[in-house]
Amino acid sequence: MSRYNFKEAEAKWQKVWQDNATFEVTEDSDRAKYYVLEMFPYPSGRIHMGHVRNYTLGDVVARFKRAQGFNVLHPMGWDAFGLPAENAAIQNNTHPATWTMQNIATMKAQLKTMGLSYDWTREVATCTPQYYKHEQKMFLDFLQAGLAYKKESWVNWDPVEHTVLANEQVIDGKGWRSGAAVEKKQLSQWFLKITQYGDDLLEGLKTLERWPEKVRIMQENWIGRSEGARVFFEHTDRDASLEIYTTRPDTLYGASFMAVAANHPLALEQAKTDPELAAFIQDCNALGTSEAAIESAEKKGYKTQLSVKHPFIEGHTLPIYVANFVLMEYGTGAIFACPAHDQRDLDFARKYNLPVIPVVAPKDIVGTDEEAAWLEHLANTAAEAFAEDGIAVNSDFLNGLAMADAKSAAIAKIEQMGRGKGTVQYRLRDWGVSRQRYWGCPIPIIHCTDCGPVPVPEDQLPVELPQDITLGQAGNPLDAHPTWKHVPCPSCGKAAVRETDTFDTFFESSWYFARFTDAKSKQAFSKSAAEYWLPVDQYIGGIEHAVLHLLYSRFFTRALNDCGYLDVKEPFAGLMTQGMICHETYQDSGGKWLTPQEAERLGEGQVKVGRSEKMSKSKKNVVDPELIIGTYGADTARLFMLSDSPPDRDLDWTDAGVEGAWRYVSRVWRMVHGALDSLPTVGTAQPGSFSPEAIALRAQTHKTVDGVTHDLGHFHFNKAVARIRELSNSLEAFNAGDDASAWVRREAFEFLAKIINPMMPHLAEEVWQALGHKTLIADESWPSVDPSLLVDDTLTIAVQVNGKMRGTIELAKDCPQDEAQAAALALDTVIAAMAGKPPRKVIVVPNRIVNVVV
Ligand code: ANZ
Ligand code: ZN
Repeated sequence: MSRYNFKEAEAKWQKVWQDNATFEVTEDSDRAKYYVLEMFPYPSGRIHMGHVRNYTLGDVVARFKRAQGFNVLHPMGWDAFGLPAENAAIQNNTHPATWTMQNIATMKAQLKTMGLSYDWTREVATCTPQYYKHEQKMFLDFLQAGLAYKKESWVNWDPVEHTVLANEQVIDGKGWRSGAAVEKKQLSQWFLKITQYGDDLLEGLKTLERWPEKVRIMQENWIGRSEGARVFFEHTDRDASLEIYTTRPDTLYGASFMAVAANHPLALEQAKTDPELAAFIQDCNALGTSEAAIESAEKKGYKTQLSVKHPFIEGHTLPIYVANFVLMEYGTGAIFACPAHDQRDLDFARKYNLPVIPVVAPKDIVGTDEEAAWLEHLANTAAEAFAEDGIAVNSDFLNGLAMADAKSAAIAKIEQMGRGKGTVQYRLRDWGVSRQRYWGCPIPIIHCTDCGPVPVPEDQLPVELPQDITLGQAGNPLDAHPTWKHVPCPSCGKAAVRETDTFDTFFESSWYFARFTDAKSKQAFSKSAAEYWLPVDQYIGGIEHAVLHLLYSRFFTRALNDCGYLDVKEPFAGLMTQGMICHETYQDSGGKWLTPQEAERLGEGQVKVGRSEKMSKSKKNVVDPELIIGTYGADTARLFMLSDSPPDRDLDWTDAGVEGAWRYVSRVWRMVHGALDSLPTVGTAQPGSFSPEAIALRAQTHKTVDGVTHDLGHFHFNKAVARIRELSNSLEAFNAGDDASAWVRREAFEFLAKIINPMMPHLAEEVWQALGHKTLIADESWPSVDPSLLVDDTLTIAVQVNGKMRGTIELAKDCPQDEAQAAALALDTVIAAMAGKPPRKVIVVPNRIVNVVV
């Protein structure tokens, strides 16, 4: 027998699917829809193993749901704007568009070799004006709806990339891509009002039952809702007050000083006459604006000449510091500090010798002999603040109250005094979308000295990027373009200039899932198409997008709702986050990283084998998907991706694992071809009876289908693979001596083909065809199981006639009495023993015996 020629077979079926438009779909209100989406790739050059895993997972879901009768939308496209294209263009002296389009072509060809069931007619590339003109329109609609605005603000400035970074793009005080220490800078920026949806985004999380708990918690923390109060502290030396935000009004009696952010108006005002303070502020600005940067930095402060009055304690004043740990963008940019119960405040107080006044104590200590010593320790020596729940002490009218009650009582008093108000505060901040970059979507605004920022009229959209551009100089390339920005003001006709910033590239990915529902539309998408397909039923991608991309998409969907684009609220009903692909690492004696090939060439003694780590270019432990697909075929690569680990776990790449997958693929092919001569033709009627061996195989076949159906429905792909392998083993060992057994074997092969189809679609088509079918297995429905074959435990039960043993029957455990009775009376030996007389009585002892009395 020949070998399975996967190269030929895979190319053949890919062409057949394409020629038949097998995976192209349209809305069909009579059919239930299912929308499967994998996070679309950035066209960086070539696909990597992470892509292979992501798209395999999606394809299994898509093909499975399709077989189950759903109208499945499964699209693919390119998240094509972004900085790497600019960098590559500079490096290779090409144009970002050229580089991007070439990469798309390469990667698309690579994806095609994977046999993914995409409707390619819906492909989008976000860098084309056909795509981005719609987001320009969206932006103008947001502007009109009050969801976009411009403001001067402190931004995270990446000194290497010369661009503003969102807080989310600052990791440990460094630019997420450049790794450079981020600086602060003030710029006029466009913002989207994501904070307007703070509560709604939080509420919506509760409805997302098919999201990983972990991701929901991450979003919840990001939104960071907290209840507290704004309190006004009157200045001692002027007729004004300092507004602060606190989540712990219950600790007001423990206030020991006030602190304002380095860019707080009060600090800036004081700095005008205090050069030392001005220098301190500059120091603070060198630190990023991100919380992480601020958390990790040493707490530093500068004491101003100003002070305020304590709202509750007559005659008590508090000095005002400028402190580097207070953020201008959160709350009011000013706090009262309570060192006893806040770690940052305590660090600060110990450093600058400020009083530490404990006002909360643990419940089990209050009123005991230990209380005084405990309070004394916290006040004078403790290095750790007491931030836990407790009972108010040293706090006048609050004394004895538990934390929650003390909070409410303090707020009530503040409100009654007219000194402030209870409020809800979010950590979430508005999304700054301006980027000083070329390779992004131009922001459709024209700045006129008379009219201010004027929206580009709709009939002039899209504002296209100019092709001729000089990259590689510091600053904003569009701004440096000699002519592009000079246009007349749409409102008064005077000479004006275009906005030269482009959108953050998260803009494009915030609505692409909606574009896919109607990718050729002259609008962004039609409402009817969006309503039919959305929400995405299953979204699959990396956990690294748990906060940014998913939150922005959820915000966009709400904003688009409010602008009349669509009616759904949550874009992704189900979410699966996949684990990483890892591989052993290798180093030579000098510590230089080696590729697996280099390590093999050097030989064992020369190589230090390291632990398995996420595949990365820097550690040289990557395996090129193209090589694997070329050597073993797409089905093997796909099978391996599914076999060993659940999708959300990391997966260890091993050569042995891949070879094992390949052996299985060829084995299935050989098994079917070896049996072809002995199989009945397609459509042969089911025989009346089977041998016990045949019954056993049938039962296993149906149980396997049942189990795989459940597994695929719950993303237990590795379990499904294990079941399928077991069935294959039984099939291989099965000896079909008679026609009925041959029929059972065909049934098993056909079911096998159908259940491997989501995972190994080429092999499945090949087997299906070999079995004599003229249809495509891609168009076949999922096999339906015979429930009677699923019953797990069967028992052998004795049948007596008038107390004499006459034979046995096979019955399902705990089967109903009338079924046992009927089976007993149908036995040939029983009929003979009854000799034509009717039964007087049938006694059924469940799971044991049936006695017929005549
Ligand atoms: C007094 C106090 C006493 C506080 C105490 C905490 C503990 P979350 O929960 O994250 O919302 N804060 C307020 N605005 C700030 C800013 N702009 N920069 C830095 N810190 C700020 O945090 C709220 C708490 O963080 C607030 O409650 C405030 O300190 C501080 F025992 O007020 B608290
Ligand atoms: Zn004008």
